[in-house]
Order: sequence, then C-alpha cells, then structure tokens
Amino acid sequence: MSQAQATENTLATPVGTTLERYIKRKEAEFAYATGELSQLLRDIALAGKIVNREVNRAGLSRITGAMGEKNVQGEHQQKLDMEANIRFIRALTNGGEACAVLSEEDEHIIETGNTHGKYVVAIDPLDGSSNIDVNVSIGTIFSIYRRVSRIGGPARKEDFLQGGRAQVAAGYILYGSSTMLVYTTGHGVAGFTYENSLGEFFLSHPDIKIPRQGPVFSCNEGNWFDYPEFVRTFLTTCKERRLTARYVGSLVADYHRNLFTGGIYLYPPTVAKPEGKLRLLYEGYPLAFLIEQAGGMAVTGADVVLDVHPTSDLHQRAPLFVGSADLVQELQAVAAQ
Ligand code: AMP
Ligand code: P6P
Repeated sequence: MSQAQATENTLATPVGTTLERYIKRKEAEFAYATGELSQLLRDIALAGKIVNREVNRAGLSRITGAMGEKNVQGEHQQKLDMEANIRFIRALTNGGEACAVLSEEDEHIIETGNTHGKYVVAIDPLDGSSNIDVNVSIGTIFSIYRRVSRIGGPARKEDFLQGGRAQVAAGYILYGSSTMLVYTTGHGVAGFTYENSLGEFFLSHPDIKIPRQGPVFSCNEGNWFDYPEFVRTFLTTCKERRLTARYVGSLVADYHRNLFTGGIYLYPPTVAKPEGKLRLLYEGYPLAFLIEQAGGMAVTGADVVLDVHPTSDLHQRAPLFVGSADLVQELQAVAAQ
C-alpha cells in the first residue's frame, strides 16, 4: 500500500464519537434540558480519567497499600481508595451540579456547597480496592438522583433514600486492561473506552444488552457452608450443567464480564452477613438500574433490587443476584421452592 493510500485510509477511518459529543447529542433529545445533567456526567468522567491515571501509576507512586485507617465499613482504607474519594468529591464540588455526595468512604453525606445544584450522587469511589496491590481490575460505581430537598437549601438524607427507581442515571468505570465508562440514563446502556493517548472516552458499545442466558456463575464459594440452602441448590444446578465459575473478587470486573458473556453474579446472605456484603445505595441500585436497562435482572432473592425500599441507613447492605434474566429467574424459582 502506498503512503498516499495509507494516509487516505487513515483519514477515512473516523476517530469515533467522544463521550462529550454523545452527552451533547443525548441532551438535545430533551428540549427542556438545561445542561446540568450533562455537566454532572462530564464531571464524573473527568474524575474517572484522573483516578485512571492514579490507578495506572499506583505502583510507581507508592500509593498502593493500606493507610492504616478504617472506613465506615470497618474495612482497611487503601491509599488509592482515599485518593479516588477525594478526586470524585472534588470534581463534583467544582463542577457545581451536585449539592451533595454519599460515598462508601464517608459515614455521612458530604455537602458540596453547591446549594443550587439539583442532583445528588451516591458513589463507591473505588470498589474492590483490596485488589489494588495485586494489580486486579477495580472500579468506580455511581448513582445520580434529582434532589427532593429544597433547591438553595442544604441537602438531606432523604435525597439519597428515594429508592432505586428514582435514579436519573447510573454507571461504573472499570479500571482494567482498558478503562471503560458504562452508564445509563434510562434509555439503554452505552459503553465508552478510554484512549490514553488522547485523554478521551470514545463510544465503543452504543447499546449493550446482556444475553438472556449465560455460561458463567460468579460467587465466592469459600462461603459455601454459610450460604442459604436455595443458593447451594442453585449453584449445584449450575455445576451439573457445567457452567463456568469465574470470580475475580472485584464486583465491577465480574459484573462487566458477565454483562458481555452472559452469566450471574451472586453475593448472597451469609451467617456473618445476613444482609450480604454489598451496599444497596451505591452498589445494588446502580448495578440493578444498568442491568435492567441491558435486558437483565437484579434481585435480593425474593425481591427485585430496584423495588426494595431503603431504610434510613445510608450504608445499608442487601444481597445481590444480578445478570442474565433466565439465570436470575432460575435462582428465584429455586428460592421459591
Ligand atoms: P437538566 O436540565 O440538564 O438537569 O436535564 C433534565 C433532564 O433531561 C435530566 O434529568 C434527564 O432526564 C434529561 N437529560 C438532560 N441531559 C441529558 C443527557 N445528556 N443524557 C440523558 N438525559 C439527559
Ligand atoms: P468476598 C470487594 O471488597 C467487594 O466489595 C466486591 O468488589 C467483590 O465482589 C466482593 O466484595 C468480594 O467479597 O467476600 O468474596 O471477598
């Protein structure tokens, strides 16, 4: 191929749709939109780019490893946990659209000072942080609500306790072999892949749908003897059908793989954690919103996650069974026996 042809081919290949252009296009579909949600989405993407940089150089900058502190969950805080928490809170504060943030890393809601911001954001800044030191993929999970408290006044807990169906948007950022941002605003699920050399997220998966069936089940079988009987029965049927066991131990990584291959992720109740380990407001609800938009299902066992009414505990836990609709329904059928 001549140089001229190579150049022509390169010019002919579109660079793709940036996240910015996609957000603007979607905003244009809402004649009444003021651009506030668009800006909020940009602010989250910006923080994700910064955290991506920190995650990728964590080993060099010696910010891996525990800080010696414990977060509200009683879990050892990793330095990168705190770095991510600071980055997202700062981006949301400076962006001006979020009046408050609920973070896994902080017991109480964080007022940003943007009293005229009409949105609040619940976030797990860096889920799976125990995997940081062993270079396993980790992720950020976020959930956006329109506030119910008076605009101009302080945010209130109730802004975060509206229930999963009230979410305006939700998504995650996966810091993996490539970094991806996947989100929904209630009209399908779109995936964007980060191009480091350009510092941009590009639309790579315009309309993600999870297969109704799937070859994978994901759970920590080390808890087998602490699982409820229906979970053991369901997992046994998975093994009898020779499904594949895949469990990274990093929720966003396991969830993301299953979203594309089909499968089911399980974090059941255990003896030690009767409500499971995962947090409803910034893990269960956003991942449930996404999976339903992608054609899948998310339940706590008997109940659909998005229909669970939150208690007053901002960090309440809930069991999570999420993934391909047929597999989740099979689990529910076993639970109902
Ligand atoms: P806004 O006035 O920017 O807060 O937007 C009002 C509503 O319009 C939002 O709560 C969404 O339901 C919708 N909307 C606005 N911008 C976007 C966007 N970029 N993508 C998807 N939905 C949007
Ligand atoms: P276990 C990480 O701490 C996390 O919150 C999820 O990312 C992950 O799926 C789960 O906990 C792993 O928990 O009990 O299997 O180690």
